[in-house]
Amino acid sequence: MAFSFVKLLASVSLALLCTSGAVAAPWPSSISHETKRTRIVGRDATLKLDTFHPASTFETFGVDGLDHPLAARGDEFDLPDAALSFVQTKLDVSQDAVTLKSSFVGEAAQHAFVKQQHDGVAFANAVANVAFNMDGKVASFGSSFVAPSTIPSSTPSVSLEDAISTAEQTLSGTFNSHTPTLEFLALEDGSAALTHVIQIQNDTTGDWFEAFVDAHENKVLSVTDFVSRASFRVLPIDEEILTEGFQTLTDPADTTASPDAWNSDGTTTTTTTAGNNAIAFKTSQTTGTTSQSSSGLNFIYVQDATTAPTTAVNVHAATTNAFYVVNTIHDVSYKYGFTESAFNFQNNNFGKGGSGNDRVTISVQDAAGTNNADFATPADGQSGRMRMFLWTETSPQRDGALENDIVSHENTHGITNRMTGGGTGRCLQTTEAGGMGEGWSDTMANWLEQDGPTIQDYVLGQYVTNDPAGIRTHPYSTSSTTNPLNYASVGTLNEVHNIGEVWANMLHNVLASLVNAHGFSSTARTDPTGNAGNTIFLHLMIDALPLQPCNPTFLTARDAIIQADANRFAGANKCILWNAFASRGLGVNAANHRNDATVPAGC
Ligand SMILES: *[C@@H]1O[C@H](CO)[C@@H](O)[C@H](O)[C@H]1NC(C)=O
Ligand SMILES: [Ca+2]
Ligand SMILES: [Zn+2]
Repeated sequence: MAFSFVKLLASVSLALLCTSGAVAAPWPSSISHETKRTRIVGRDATLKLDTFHPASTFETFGVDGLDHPLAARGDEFDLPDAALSFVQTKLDVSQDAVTLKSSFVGEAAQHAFVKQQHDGVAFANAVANVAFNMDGKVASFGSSFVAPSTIPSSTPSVSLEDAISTAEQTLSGTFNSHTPTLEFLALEDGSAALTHVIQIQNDTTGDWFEAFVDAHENKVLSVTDFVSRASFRVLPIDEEILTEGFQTLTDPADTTASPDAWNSDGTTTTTTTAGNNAIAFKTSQTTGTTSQSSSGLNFIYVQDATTAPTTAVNVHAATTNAFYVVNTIHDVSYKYGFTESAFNFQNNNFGKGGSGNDRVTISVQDAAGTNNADFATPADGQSGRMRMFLWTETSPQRDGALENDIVSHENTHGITNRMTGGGTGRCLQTTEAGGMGEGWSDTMANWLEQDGPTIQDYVLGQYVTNDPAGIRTHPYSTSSTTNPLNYASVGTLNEVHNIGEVWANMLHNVLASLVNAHGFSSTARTDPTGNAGNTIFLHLMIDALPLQPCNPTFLTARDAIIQADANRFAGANKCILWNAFASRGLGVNAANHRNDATVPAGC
C-alpha cells in the first residue's frame, strides 16, 4: 500500500520572523539572564511576575568519567541507585533528601534526573541530573539543589479548590483538570514555599501555564510557561516557486522510528492526517480534532495560491504539509535519540518506555489567532500543542502550515523542552535558556536545509523576502563580518529570539567546522550512522540536551556538547568544538557574558 503525501520542499520557505515576546522590561544585570525570567501575565497583562530558577552548577568528566560510590561494591550497574548515591555523596545530602524523577538509557550515555525533596515533597525547581557513560562511569553532573533558610510545613493550609480559584483569577484562564501536585518551590530570598501546582489554560490567548500557588498564603508565586511564542511575518510569495516546491512522496515514514508508519498507532489505522506521532486538523484545539480525510492514503492536494487558504483544496494542502513536517521531524529526531524513553511525542510507545498518549496536536488555520504560531510543551504524557494561524498581510491570506521553517522551528521547541531536565517541560525557563531554545529551533531548520559539503550562510525567509539579510538581524555565517554576534552580545540582549540568534550562529560555526573536517552526508536525515560532519553535529546537539543542567547557560550548554563528543566519539572532536566556540567568544575563560578566545592546551 502506497502512502503518498504532497510536501513543500524544505528550501522553499515563507518568511519566519520571531519578534519580541511579551516582555518589555529592562534587565538590570547579566545574572538575571541565568536565573530569572520576567513575565507579564494575567488579565490585560497587568501582573509582572519574576520567576526564579536557582542557578545550576555543571561538571563534566571527559572520556574517562568518575566512579560513583556504589562502584566499589562491584554490584551490577543500576542506573537509579548509582545516580541517587552519587547525588547524595556529591551534595552531602541524606537519602530522604533525594528522589528519582525519571531516567533513560541512550545510545551514548545513561541519564537520571533527581529532585530535591523534604518531608517526601519534591522541590519543583531544585533538580539534579547525572549522566553515566556506557561503562557506568559518571560523565557529567548538573544541579540546582538549594539549602533553604526556611521550609514551611508540608501540610497545606490552603485548600486545592481555593488555590485553583486563585490561579484562575491571577492568570486569567481555566484549570484544565490535569492532576495538580504539591511541591516545594525555592524562592529568590533563600526560603522555600509549599505550593499547589496547577495547570491553567486560556484558549483565546493560547496561554498554558503551570501555576505555583502558595499553599499557605494562597497567592501565585511563579509559573512555568509551556508555550514558546513567536511572531511570524508573511511577505508576498512567488506563486510559481511555491507551486514548483510541491513534490509527491511515497511511503516517507521511517519504520525504525515509526514502526506502523504515520497513519497507525498500532491499534487503529486511519486514512486521515491522524496517527501515532501527530494529528493535524482544521478548527481550534478546543472545538474538535477531526483529522483530514483523504482518498485512500493519497494526500495529494496541490495548493491553489490564487484562492483563499480556507478553500477546501488549500485546507487539505496545509493540513497535509503540517502533518508531513511534524512526522518527518519525529522520525529524524527519533533516529538521533529523541525516543519514547527520552520523552518524545507518541500515543503508543510500543512498550519502549516513557509516557504515551502525547502525540502532537496540530491545529491548522486555528481560529484563536492570526499572524502567528506557537508550540506548547507540557510534561511527558501530555500532548505537545502546535497552533498554526492564518496570515492577514496579503491577499489572499497565507497559511503558516505551508511554511516548513515555521513548523520545524516550532516542533523543535518540543524536542529541547522535553529532553532538557528529564521530560518536565520546566527546564528552559530562564531568559538565557529560553533564548538558547529559540537558537536550537533555528538550528534544526538550518540543519535540515543544508544540502552539500560547503555549509552555506543560512537566512530564514531568504527566498520570499528576496533579501540577503533575511528576517533575522544577520544571516547565520562562518564570517564574523557577515555575522558579528558573539558571546558578549548576550549581555546586551534581553529578548529570547535575539539571544537565540547568538546561539544559533555559534552552532552554525560548529556545524561548518565539523563538516569541513569530516565531510557531508546527504543521507544524514534518515541515516544517523557514519562520521560525516553533519551527522556528528546532530548527534552532539541532541545528545547534549539531557546532559546539560536544568536552565542551562551558554557555558554549560557548550560543556554538554563537548561532553557529548566524549561520550559518543571518545572526544575525537574536542578541539574542533573548542575552536568553533572560542571563535565566537565562548572560549575556556569566557564568563558573565565576557568573551574569551582561549582553547585548551593542545588544541
Ligand atoms: C482569557 O484571556 C482573555 C484576555 O486576557 C480574557 O478576556 C478572558 O476572560 C480569559 N478567559 C478566561 C476563561 O479567563
Ligand atoms: Ca511521550
Ligand atoms: Zn520559537
